[in-house]
Amino acid sequence: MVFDLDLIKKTYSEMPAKVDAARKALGRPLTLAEKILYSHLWKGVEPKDFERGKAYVDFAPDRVAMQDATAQMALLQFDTTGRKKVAVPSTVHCDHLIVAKNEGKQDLVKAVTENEEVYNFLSSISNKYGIGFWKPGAGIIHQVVLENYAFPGGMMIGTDSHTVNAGGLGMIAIGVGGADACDVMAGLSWELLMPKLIGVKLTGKLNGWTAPKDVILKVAGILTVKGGTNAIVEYFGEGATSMSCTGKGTICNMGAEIGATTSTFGYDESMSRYLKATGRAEVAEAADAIKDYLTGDADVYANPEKYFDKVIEINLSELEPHLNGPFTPDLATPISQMKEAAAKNGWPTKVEVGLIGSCTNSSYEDISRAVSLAKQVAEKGLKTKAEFTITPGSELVRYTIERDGYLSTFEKIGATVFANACGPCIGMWERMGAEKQEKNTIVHSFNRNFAKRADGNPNTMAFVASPELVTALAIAGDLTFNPITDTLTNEKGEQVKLDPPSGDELPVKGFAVEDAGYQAPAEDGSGVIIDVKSDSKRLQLLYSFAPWEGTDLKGLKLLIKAKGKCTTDHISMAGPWLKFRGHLDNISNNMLIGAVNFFNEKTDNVKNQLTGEYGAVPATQRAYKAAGVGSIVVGDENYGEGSSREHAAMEPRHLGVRVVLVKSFARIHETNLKKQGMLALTFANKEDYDKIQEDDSIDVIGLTSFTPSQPLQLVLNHKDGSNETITVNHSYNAQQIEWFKAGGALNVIRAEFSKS
Ligand code: MIC
Ligand code: SF4
Repeated sequence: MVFDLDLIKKTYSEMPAKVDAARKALGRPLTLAEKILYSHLWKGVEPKDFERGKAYVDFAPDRVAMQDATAQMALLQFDTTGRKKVAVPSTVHCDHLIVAKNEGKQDLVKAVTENEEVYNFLSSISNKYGIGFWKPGAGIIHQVVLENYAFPGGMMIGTDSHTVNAGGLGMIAIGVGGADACDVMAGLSWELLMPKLIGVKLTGKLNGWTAPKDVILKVAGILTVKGGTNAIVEYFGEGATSMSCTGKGTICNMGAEIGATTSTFGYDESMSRYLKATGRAEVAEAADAIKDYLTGDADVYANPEKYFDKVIEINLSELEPHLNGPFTPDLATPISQMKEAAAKNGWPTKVEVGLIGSCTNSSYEDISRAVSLAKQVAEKGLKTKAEFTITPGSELVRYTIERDGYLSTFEKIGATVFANACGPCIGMWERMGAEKQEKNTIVHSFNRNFAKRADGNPNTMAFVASPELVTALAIAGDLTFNPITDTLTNEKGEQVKLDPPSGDELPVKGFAVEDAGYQAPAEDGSGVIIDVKSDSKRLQLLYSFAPWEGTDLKGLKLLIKAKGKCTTDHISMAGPWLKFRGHLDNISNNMLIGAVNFFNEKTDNVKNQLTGEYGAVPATQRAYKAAGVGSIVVGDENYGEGSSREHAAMEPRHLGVRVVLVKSFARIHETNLKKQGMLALTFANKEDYDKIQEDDSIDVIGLTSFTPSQPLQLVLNHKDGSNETITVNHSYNAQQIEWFKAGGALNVIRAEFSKS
């Protein structure tokens, strides 16, 4: 079945005229990113040369995707908008709440029981509002979207930062907070800062041990975790077209790790093959008919420096396999340099566990290439040294790899097959012994490796690599094993070399599945009742946040000055806390518990200025709230990096934090703060971070004339009676200032709807 074929055909029928008009308005050839953006301008918005990195533009995305951990908040918000049905095709995917412990089937049964209330809520609210629902076990959102919904030239938003995965099928797919999704589902436009454009020219061809994953691991090393902020990365060149569609998906997926708005590739044969293999020959045919519109103009790719803000060139023929980590996805080490790097940094070289799969790397091709290594274990008389696990990305892939005997090959090397879900990638991994907090090394093919992310142990060092390399390192049990040059000792004491991986891009016998796990919504859902119990620990209906009081903010207490990396995992941890994603008050008990307090270098330990005592961050903030005192959070660079979870913005809002002041923000988190009516500010002079003292009371001056591009002033009232005034910047446009004044964007939507 092809979902929403009419929508795709309509998009394609309008695209040529829209792209031609944009080309004319800009008076130059267009990149693919521009073609997709300009053909999705909101009705009435005329194409013009919007200033990249400066202009806010309204768009009309074709569809919305949500996963269970973020859909709860997105749909609780949607439920308050008064709409009867979603305005664009939307889907919900149950993937984040399944704990990986024993093996897939058992773990799934347990998850279905434990999360029954949440799954029932999501299933019924989807049914009511016309949203497609993918049941637990169906697979991970991004894999299911790639297999069913993504289409070249389309535009999609999703409440998960790795929504960008669909760029592998030539889309502009962007991760957003639930409030943004709520706008689009409510039929409103979606606003985006016109992105800058980064071109990545891929020459040569992948070979031997190198995989698509290594392209993005290399790019992450070059651009770092913030190098892609507010930019779209467009890949092109012979190296791009020679790669599989799912390989392109892997590269786009991890664009989230460099902060990119999204990444994309032009439509090519690999995409056509993938569409056909996944039952969408009609989409491939329709795309073929307008194929020049679904890739960048020839002159752009011939002279990229003229059209992109930055160009990077990578020769795939020379690219080495990489291992990125620990604790950050941009610390890139080519495999040949790992021996030295591990020794220098004291990284434990014994690999305890190798984990493959996740939304990033669980395609048929990935699995078949990893299997080609697993097979060599028996053939060469080896023994796998580390534990090994697989999380398939979807039931379609799982069923097909089982049919083709791949799962049994993995099982022969002692592998555990977990459910088709996020599992260990998001801390939903009940790893035996993790509570001992021992220093140890794991390698995985996921995308993120922040502290505590996989198993909750702050001393687990996770290195990210291609599934092939993860498999080889698990067999060797050694982080410094370089399969290109090194040998392993087999059970007979002989030295053997692993042959380079090989595999099939797509299943020779075609994909197969018995029950993909989809539930279509009711035609008329108006009679469906959504039941949220008032004493529920997991779900809580939302209340409206209070509007701005109309004055400057005076006497805000410093809640925490966070030091160094402060990702959304530090602000609102996942793992065990995922179960409270639908209950704002309960999840607020994890607010900022992972952030390091600048003044004592401890986590979850800050000074309560009212009592002088040190305590947990959430409890301290609740004390301020009870006393009617506002507060401020101060942070470092790229604050809020990582997830799209808007809980990281809603929790401080709910507990009474008024301002988040940082050196720089990650894109999605900054928008989430604005949407929830918070003040998201940046230091005009980054050194002013040093002026913030532990006992400061802070005033925000200039709010009564809050205007786009006009900085605000902050008065730092120090404990010794002195004070200093510093300048802070903001990126609010006129509309976003309205959100702030109304107490949040949702209050604006509700007010507009009640008028209509
Ligand atoms: C992640 O990879 O961090 C997540 C869990 O998928 C998040 C979404 C979430 O926090 O629910 C993301 O990437 O947006
Ligand atoms: Fe799930 Fe991990 Fe992918 Fe996020 S990155 S969607 S947690 S598999």
